[in-house]
Amino acid sequence: EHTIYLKDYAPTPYRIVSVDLDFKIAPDTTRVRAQLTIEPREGTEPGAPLALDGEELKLEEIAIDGAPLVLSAYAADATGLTVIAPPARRFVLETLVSITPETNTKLMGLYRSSDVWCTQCEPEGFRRITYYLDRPDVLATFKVRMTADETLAPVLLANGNLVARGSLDNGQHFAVWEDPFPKPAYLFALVAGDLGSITDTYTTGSGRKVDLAIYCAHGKEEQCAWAMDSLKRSMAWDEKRFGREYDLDVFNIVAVSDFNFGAMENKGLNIFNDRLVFAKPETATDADYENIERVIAHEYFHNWTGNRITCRDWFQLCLKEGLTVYRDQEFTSDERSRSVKRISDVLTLRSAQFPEDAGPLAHPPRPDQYREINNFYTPTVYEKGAEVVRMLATLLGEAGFRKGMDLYFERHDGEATTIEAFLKVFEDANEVDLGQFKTWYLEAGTPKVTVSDTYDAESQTYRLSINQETAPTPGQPEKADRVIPVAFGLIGPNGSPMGWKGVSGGEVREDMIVLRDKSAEMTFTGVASKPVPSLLRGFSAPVNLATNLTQNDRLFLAQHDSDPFNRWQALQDVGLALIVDAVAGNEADEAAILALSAAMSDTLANNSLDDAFKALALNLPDEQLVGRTIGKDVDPAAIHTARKALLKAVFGPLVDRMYTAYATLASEAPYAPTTEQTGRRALRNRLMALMVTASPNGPALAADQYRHATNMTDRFAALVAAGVAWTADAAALLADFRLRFAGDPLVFDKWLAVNARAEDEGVLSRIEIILDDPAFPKNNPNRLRSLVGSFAMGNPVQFTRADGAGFRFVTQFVADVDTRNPQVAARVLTGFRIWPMLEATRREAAREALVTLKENENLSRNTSDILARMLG
Ligand code: DPP
Ligand code: ZN
Repeated sequence: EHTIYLKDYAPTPYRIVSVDLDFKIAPDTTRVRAQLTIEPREGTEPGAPLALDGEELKLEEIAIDGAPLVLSAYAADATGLTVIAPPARRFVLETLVSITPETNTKLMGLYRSSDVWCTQCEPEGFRRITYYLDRPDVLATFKVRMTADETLAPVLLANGNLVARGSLDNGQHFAVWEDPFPKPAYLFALVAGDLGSITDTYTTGSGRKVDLAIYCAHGKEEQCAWAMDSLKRSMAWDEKRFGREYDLDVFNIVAVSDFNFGAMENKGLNIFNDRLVFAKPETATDADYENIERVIAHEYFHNWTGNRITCRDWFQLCLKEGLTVYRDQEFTSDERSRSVKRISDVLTLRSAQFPEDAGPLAHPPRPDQYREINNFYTPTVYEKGAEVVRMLATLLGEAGFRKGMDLYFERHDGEATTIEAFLKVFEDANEVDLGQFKTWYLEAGTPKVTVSDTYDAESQTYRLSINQETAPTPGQPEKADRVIPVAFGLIGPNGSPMGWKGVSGGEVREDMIVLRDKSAEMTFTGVASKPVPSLLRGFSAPVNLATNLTQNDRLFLAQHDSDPFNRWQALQDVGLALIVDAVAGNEADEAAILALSAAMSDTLANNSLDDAFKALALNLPDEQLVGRTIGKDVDPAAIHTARKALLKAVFGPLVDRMYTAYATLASEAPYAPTTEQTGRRALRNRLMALMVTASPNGPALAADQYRHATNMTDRFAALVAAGVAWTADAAALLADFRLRFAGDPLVFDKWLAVNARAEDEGVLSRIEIILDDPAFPKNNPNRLRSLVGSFAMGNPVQFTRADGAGFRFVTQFVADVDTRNPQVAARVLTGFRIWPMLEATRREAAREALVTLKENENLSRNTSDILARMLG
């Protein structure tokens, strides 16, 4: 097998200085003429072969400095083109290739989506457009000329600034775009089609006027307003928070319907999956609005963290992704509620990244080998990558972090660089050593941090004993000790913060323990009474924390902790312990259940907490988290039953109060995606969902809310609650939803996802019927992921059915989709990452399904890589 190693990195023998591309775009065949100005790097042996990447290209002409090459001067095969003895000086390589975007179902390179020609080049799609050194450390300036039929493609866009356009004979027209910033090919983009648009302008802090536009299918223009608003706020925020201004005269965004990723940060021409652009209150939820805002910001922020400073090689992917996720998280925190954002991000991390880190696909944020780079656009690279950057900010403080970032931009602008260079700027700006910190980038696995405490009243001494342990992960049997910032506080019996006189045995700053060794025994003197420790405040490190806190300690924290994250966490921990206990068959701890119920009631009644926080707090940990806490021989059905029983026991007694609050939270105000309204709806819909489980009247309430809803947030919340629980009305509500929004593909996705998550036995056969409908769009990533991705990732009980039917359904789906779109297939297959943790019957059923899939000889590299790692 073809594995690529970080240790083998070497610069290319040749560099590409500038690129001139000429696209003749036409249905069926598009021709691309490329003129690459190339020169040997210093030290390259004269005449050393030049090997360019290329895939599914038909070479029609080839010349150097205008002279056609003879057949013996080059060799082309399925992976590229080699010029056998190029000149030992600067030269222009000219190629003409033809490609067929219409049949490109992989959606990498140039393809056609709903009649619009568009590109996706990250990570290795540019080689499907022309022969090139398709790697991120080859930076060149691009000039792009496009010609197309004026009716089919009145809009012609590429990176950078428009420098010429005009009409030609035969109904053709052309446009020329020039991007002055040298960039790697993965940031190349082109769009040609008949599109509508909205426009606006933004003036940067230094007075540069930027023309903004969002292009979309005709008729959707009004639905782009929120994305435009988000873009302008992102541009302002990056100036204010990081001192980063936009650098071109135009910034274009295009929304397309078929897209493998969420969105792509191509220089000056971001291309978006339309689900992350379109929003109107009738069809988009509050969550959709927030997501659009976040991703618009994310792609925009890449202009500096990704484009101006890019990655040297794909092992460094988290250099741009982890950092840019951190930046978009900060943006949302500043625009909305910081504590609510933190809790939401940690929920995402725990539900998406922790399972990856605990299973067969575990890899470090910066891996050192891969077979297929597309399989590394993972929660580890993105979300854990962001956590690592966040820890840097925590350890260095906001000012120290900003100093490092300033130096990063100053020192590395225009470069393709590495994690090492990134860490070095923080070391240099702050005069610290981050050698040990680097382990976070190099090693996989979620550390387990165990803390226990004792108090001695006589000597007024408080002891905290803390240690870390990271379990082996594939290929990494030994783990080094990490630097772990544990933000903390001590809380006295009356609920106020407690101080101490002295501390020894560890590195303790005011409000943070910095654990560097395997373990530390800390002694706090002058502690007047036994405190309750609040540990890992704000989730200051991506670890699993185990403590000797009692249920009562946790309930105490839930009430008194000044850190909102830990107030939320404490309630979750009480619930988690109760569910784990129930699954183990232990007798129910009635007192703790009652106390949790009372704490939930207090939370609901507490006027000093905001609605969005309450919505997050009035819940129990999800089933997958319970499964991971149990750790082995997991029976998802038993967890589901236990969790549901606890929901009833905790929230059943509160139904009247919940109903009153639910009624009070109703609002007549016209819909707006504001933080205030969003929080209010989140809480009201949370209460509704709880009542569906905990009250006999809940299902009717959900049906009623569904019918009377005036926006998608409320309507969809009711549909989800009814659909997932598969209430008596669920089928009728789903049928209504389908008809009511017939013709809106993004709402169809919502319908598919609810269908996929229904917890009843019948779900699988219903999914099969949906998928077998000849009208089902079998090549659209959004549709496929909404249905089958939601089943594999969001329906743990039915996916892991003991009879193996859920597993077999997914592997058969993967085998089929893999022939058309390997990226979608491989992504859905990652749903199996939990299989080694399951109890024996399910584990065996999963293994059988995977082994059967492996017998398929034509699997893509994407899918066979995931499969091989999955089976160990
Ligand atoms: N680079 C994109 C993003 O994460 C993914 N293709 O923004
Ligand atoms: Zn990104």
